[in-house]
Amino acid sequence: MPAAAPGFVSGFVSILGRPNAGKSTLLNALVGAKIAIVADKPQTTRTSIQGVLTLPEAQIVFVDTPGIHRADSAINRRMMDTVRAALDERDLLLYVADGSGGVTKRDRDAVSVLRHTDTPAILVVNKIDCLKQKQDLLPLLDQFRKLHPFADHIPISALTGEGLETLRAAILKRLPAGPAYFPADHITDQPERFLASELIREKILHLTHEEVPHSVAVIVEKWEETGNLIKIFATIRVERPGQKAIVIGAGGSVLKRVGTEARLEMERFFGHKIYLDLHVKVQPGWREKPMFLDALDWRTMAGSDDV
Ligand SMILES: Nc1nc2c(ncn2[C@@H]2O[C@H](COP(=O)(O)OP(=O)(O)O)[C@@H](O)[C@H]2O)c(=O)[nH]1
Ligand SMILES: [Mg+2]
Repeated sequence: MPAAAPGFVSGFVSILGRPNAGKSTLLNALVGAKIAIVADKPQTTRTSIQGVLTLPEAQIVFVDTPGIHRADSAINRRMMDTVRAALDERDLLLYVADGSGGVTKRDRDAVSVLRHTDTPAILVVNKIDCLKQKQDLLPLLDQFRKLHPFADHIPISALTGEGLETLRAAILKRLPAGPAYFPADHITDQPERFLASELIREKILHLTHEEVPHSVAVIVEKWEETGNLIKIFATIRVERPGQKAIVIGAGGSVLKRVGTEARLEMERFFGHKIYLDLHVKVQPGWREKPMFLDALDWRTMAGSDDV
């Protein structure tokens, strides 16, 4: 481990909460780059995603996680394993709650995962831009604080940035002296192939509804770099022929929009011209197949070309 400069603090901070609370939006806002995809669909985030914020006096390694939910299928069980792994050996937890609704049984169940750890947790109440009056927050804060002895509670809007400075200061205050674990320009641990497949998946989530979002997996089959051009060949896997028709759209209109929007965002992100080739393939029951789930998770993604 590199030696810490005097006064430098660092640590690992997990971002937890129910699906749709705004965890990935918060990660992107804290790190200042879009590394986690965002959609108004539950379970958009399927693996843990690391984002690193390096400041002159600190380095914070954030870990975004899938939402806390019922583990009723192989993929959902994997996602909950990821959530539980994000509780251990962390310096701090951020529990993100949606401040625009009330506290439900699902919130109480979700907060209960914090019982399995001694790591201090900050309650982050998000989406305060949706509140008509700030006083509406008080009963919500009270209810959450009865569920767990939170170290602090901070209202924010990950979307507008309100409260983020206060949150950042509250995090820094709780980090131990430590070294920079990563170089200053390292912002995420995810390989480019995974980022590309996630951007494609995000565009599909934005353009489809009902059961389609849960049934979509994206695999980058081939990645070729020549000069300033990156050629990306990807397949979109769905579970049923009807879903394939939806993802393609009338006359190919949906797939075309997915391709254009993903390509433009990849060009901005990677700083290269992108050629994007997309195909849709039906692969029944992929959500229950451990081998395929391995191939989707970039941490175990040995050779996605073999799937
Ligand atoms: N109004 C509002 N919407 C937000 C805010 N943060 C996130 N959202 C929206 O909530 C939805 C879920 O966000 P996401 O970050 O994917 O949630 P996650 O499932 O917890 O990772 C998306 O449509 C976001 O744009 C916020 O502060 N205010
Ligand atoms: Mg997410």
